[in-house]
Amino acid sequence: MKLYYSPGACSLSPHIVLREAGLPVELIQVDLASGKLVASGDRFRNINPKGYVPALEIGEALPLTEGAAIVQHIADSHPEAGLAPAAGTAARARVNEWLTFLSSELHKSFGPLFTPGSSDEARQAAIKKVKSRLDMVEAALADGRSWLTGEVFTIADAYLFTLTNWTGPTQIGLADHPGLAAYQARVAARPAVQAALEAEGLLQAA
Ligand SMILES: N[C@@H](CCC(=O)N[C@@H](CS)C(=O)NCC(=O)O)C(=O)O
Repeated sequence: MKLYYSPGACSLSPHIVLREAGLPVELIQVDLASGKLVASGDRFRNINPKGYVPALEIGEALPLTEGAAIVQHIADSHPEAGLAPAAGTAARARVNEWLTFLSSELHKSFGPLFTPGSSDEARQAAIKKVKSRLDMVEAALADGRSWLTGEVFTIADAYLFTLTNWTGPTQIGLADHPGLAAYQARVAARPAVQAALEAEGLLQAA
């Protein structure tokens, strides 16, 4: 499946999910600074008017956007991969609860840390908010569960892994969150995750 991505960006989450599902992955790299596809130089906005990654080709005029929707679409269209419980179950509601938390509470809180020219005040506020949200994840993992929702790896884990990776370049680190650090290492050890990191040139940075 054709995925528009930028190395290490939030598009890593659907990239991991595609590989976990054993699906063929065609990666199209987007240069977010110029808004152009790296290989062809085509304008990304001509393909995805939103101009941001991730975007997944699904055989319609417009690609599917919004990472949380993309990973659910991959999981639901390939239920044999077991990457999300069936819709309508309490277990699925928990996965959706985490996806929404990751998208609205954690993902976007990193924003000022990746925005050139952010004020020091905005950066400090962002760091405080990210840490408070990481505290919530740490608390959830404290019962010894292997993955975010229990003993089965799901699409929520691909998203959380992607976001916690950002604690490296932002120098927030995971020293204050030992459960999350151990979790991060568990996810990183999965063969599909290794393959995704390698394909994005991130193995040294992981
Ligand atoms: N709401 C979108 C946000 C995606 C997003 O923030 N993408 C970033 C990379 S992690 C991006 O492409 N930023 C460039 C831009 O906004 O122009 C989602 O959840 O998928």
